Amino acid sequence: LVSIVLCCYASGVFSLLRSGYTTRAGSDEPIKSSSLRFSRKTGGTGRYVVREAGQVWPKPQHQVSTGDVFVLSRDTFNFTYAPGSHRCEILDLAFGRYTEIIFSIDEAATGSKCDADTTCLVVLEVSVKESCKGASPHLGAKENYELSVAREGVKLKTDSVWGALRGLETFSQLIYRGEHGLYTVNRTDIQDFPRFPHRGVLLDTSRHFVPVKYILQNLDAMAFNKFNVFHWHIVDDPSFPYESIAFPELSKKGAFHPDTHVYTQKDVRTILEYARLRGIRVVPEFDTPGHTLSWGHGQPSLLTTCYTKTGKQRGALNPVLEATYQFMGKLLQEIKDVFPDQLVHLGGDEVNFACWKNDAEITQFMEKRGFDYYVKLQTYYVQRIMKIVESLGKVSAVWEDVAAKGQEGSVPKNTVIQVWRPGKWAQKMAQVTRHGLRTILSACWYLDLISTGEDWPPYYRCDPHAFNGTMAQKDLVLGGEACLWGEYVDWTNLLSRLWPRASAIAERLWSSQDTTDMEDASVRLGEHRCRMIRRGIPAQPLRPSACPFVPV
Ligand code: CP6
Repeated sequence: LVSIVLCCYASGVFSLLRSGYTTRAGSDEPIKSSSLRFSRKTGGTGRYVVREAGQVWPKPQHQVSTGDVFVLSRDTFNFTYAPGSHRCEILDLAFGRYTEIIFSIDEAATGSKCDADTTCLVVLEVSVKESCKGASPHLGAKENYELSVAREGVKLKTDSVWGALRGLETFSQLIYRGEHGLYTVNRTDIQDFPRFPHRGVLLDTSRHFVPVKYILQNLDAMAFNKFNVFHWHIVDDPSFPYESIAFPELSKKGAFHPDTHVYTQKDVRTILEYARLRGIRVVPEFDTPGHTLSWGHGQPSLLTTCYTKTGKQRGALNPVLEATYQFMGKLLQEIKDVFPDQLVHLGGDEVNFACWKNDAEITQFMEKRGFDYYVKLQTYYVQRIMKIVESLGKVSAVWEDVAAKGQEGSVPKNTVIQVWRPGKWAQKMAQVTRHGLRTILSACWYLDLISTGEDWPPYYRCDPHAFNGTMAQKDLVLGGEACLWGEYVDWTNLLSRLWPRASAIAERLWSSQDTTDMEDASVRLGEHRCRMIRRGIPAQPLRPSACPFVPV
């Protein structure tokens, strides 16, 4: 056997329908992405830009594939557990999902063509070392796996259920339509693990309400890219869509609409469970003391007020009232009960001090405490909130503003600092880690911003370790997040704006640091984009191109 690193292009030739638009016969209903069906003619002489070759995105740490191919068919292929393996409901459900994903192409040969010439693979045997009873994904959860695709069958060996999920995703990506349209896979050995433990996507559901089904679909897309954190920037100035148990008036008065534009407790549970089953943590962000205008509709006494030339204005939460801390204590207690992840994001960014300056009581409070600047008052507020979070057994994440120069010592050592300001982010990462604080990067990954042309390469090149620091400092970098701020994004463009551009970030956060070949990445990303489309994600094009199938 001649082993070659990475899969060879053993794919068959597919024909491309170039007849312009394909519409649903006899119907002009709008096409819903979740119900998209694709034609897939095989054979023929189409001129392809995108070849489907079973390449894995993000690229595994170690992969060896050969030219030996095997075929699979829906009728004969099964997922099972190896003797002695733990069994998990999470995996039972994943077996069902991946059966659909792999064998969803409903056309052409799915034939039982196992004979002397073609070896059929009939089983994937997963072996999970650790129990997965009631497991929830968490920071540092093991995601490593070993996958072997060989004549004897497919073997997937992992420590945890989370590694098994990552391995199943990889396996599903290795399969392509080969000769005669058969589901084909090359002889392959993979050892894989993530470079960073925190690989997130931020969605903002305050600037625009995002219906639950689009959040779920995005969780699917995240799993296809091995992302493992959904940072839910759930509330902000424009609206408060979270339906609180303790303070229902917050969404009754602060949501865009109290019935249709809210996430009920049931919605939240749906999202949490959907994410858990895919090995994705949900980190909620309740951003204070700034970005809270919508809170004022339901809780007017929380906010400061000031009078400017243009009239009465609302400002940040009032940090000198005990009632503020009582309210936040009760809300955080609820957040602890509703969201199981250990991390809770407290925001703390872009606090506008205008209304604090205008308030006599605040001025008096600051004089009494000897606070000579407003940042000190902000630190005082955040410290008190973090104390509450600590007492609840949770860990705080905050935006970099909270770790301003000279204030780094004011936060508990286990705080996670999210670096967001474009520009000198490398210096900020160095500063924060020098003080022993953990950090995640998003400064170079604003996917809500658009430009003309192919704009994924800068996302791909941005490396969270690209700052001056010791090994110990680099170890404090947990990873990063692709941010999709919501000012100009809602359910109509969310998925296509994120994907496949966020995939570039997924590979930076998962694959080895030396995965930097842009040409190789470009080809593989094109294939991955078509794969996402096939799976129902309306991922936007990277360049003039064609996928080997069109909607019918
Ligand atoms: N909303 C909130 C935002 C931003 C932040 N917080 C933001 C602004 C500008 C850029 C990136 C992000 N839209 N609540 C800052 C973290 Cl460039």
